[in-house]
Amino acid sequence: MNIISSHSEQETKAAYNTLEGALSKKIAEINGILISASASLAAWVDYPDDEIEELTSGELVENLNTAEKELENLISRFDTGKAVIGGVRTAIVGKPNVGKSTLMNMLLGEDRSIVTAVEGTTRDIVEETAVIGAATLRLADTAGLRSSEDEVEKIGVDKAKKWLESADFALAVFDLSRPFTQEDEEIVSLVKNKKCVAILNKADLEQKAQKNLIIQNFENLVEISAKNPDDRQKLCDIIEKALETADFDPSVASLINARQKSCCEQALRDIIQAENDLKNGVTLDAVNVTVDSAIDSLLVLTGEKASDSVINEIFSRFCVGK
Ligand SMILES: Nc1nc2c(ncn2[C@@H]2O[C@H](COP(=O)(O)OP(=O)(O)OP(=O)(O)O)[C@@H](O)[C@H]2O)c(=O)[nH]1
Ligand SMILES: [Mg+2]
Repeated sequence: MNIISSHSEQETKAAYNTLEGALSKKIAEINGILISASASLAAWVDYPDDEIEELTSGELVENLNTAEKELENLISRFDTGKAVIGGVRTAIVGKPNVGKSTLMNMLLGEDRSIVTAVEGTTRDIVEETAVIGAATLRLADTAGLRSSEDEVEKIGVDKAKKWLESADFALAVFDLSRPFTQEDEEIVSLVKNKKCVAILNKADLEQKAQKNLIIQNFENLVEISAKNPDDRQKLCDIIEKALETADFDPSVASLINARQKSCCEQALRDIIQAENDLKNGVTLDAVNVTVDSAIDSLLVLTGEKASDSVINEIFSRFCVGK
C-alpha cells in the first residue's frame, strides 16, 4: 500500500526496502536476543538445581539492555520514516491574511488555494501533497485563526483548529509587515507542543513586527517572501531540517505505521519492566512472563502472531473477504 501511494523516488525506495524486509530483519534480530534471554530464564526456573551456564545473569541484563536500545532507536526514527514513507500531516496555520495560501501555492508550484487581499479568504481546508526533498507533506491550507461573528468563517476556524490538533507537523505563518497581535500569540501557544517551523512572511515589505516573540519560541524559523519563488529553497531546507529527512537512509529499517510503533512501544515497556524486576529481585518466572510478552508484541508486529486487533485492521484496510 505504501508503494502504491508513494510520491517520490525516495519514498518508493524506502517502502520497497520495508517490503524487502529491513524491518522484519531488525525485529527478528531483537527477538532473537529476547528469545535467548527467555530460554535461559525458563531453564533456570525449571531446573534450579542444575548448573546452567549458557547465559549468566550479567549477560541476561546486557541482552535486555541491547534489545531496549535497539527498540528505542527504531521508535525515535519513526517520525522521520513516516515523513518519507507515509507522508507527514502538515497544517499551515496563522491569523488571517498572513500569506498561508500563498505559501501553500509556493510549495505546490501551482495556484491551488485562492489568494486575495481580503482577510478570511480561505474557509474550507484545502488539502494537497507536496514533495520536499525526501519528505512528503500532506499539506492542509486552513482558515486564518481569529474570533469571528461570520457563521461560515467560524466553521472554517473550528475546522482549522481540529486539523491542527491531529497534525504531526505545523507551518506557523506570521506577517512581518504588521505588528504582532494577540492572535499571533495564540498561534504560538497552539503550536507549542508540535513539531513546527515558524515562517516570517512578507520579508519584502517594510518590517513592523517584533520578531522576538518568534525567536524566543521557535527552534526552526525562516524569513521569506511567499511571493518570491527564489525563497522556496530556503523554506524547503528548514522543513527538511525540522523533519530530519535530509540524511534519511532508506536502506535502514524503519517503522512506518502507528501499529508497528505501538507494538515496539509495548515490547519496550515490557523489557524495561523486566529489567527493573530483575534489579528488584522479583522471581525469575515472573520476569520470564514479562520477557515473553515483549516477544509476543514483536511477533505481532511481523505478523508471525496475529492478534484480533491486527486481523481487524487488515480487514478494515484491504477489501478482502468482502
Ligand atoms: N508583499 C507580499 N505580499 C504577500 C506575501 N505573501 C502573501 N502576500 C499577500 O497577502 C495577501 C493575503 O495572502 P493569502 O495567501 O491569501 O493569505 P492567507 O493567510 O491565506 O489569508 P486567509 O485565507 O484570509 O486567512 C494577498 O494579497 C497576498 O498577495 C509576501 O510574501 N509579500
Ligand atoms: Mg488563505
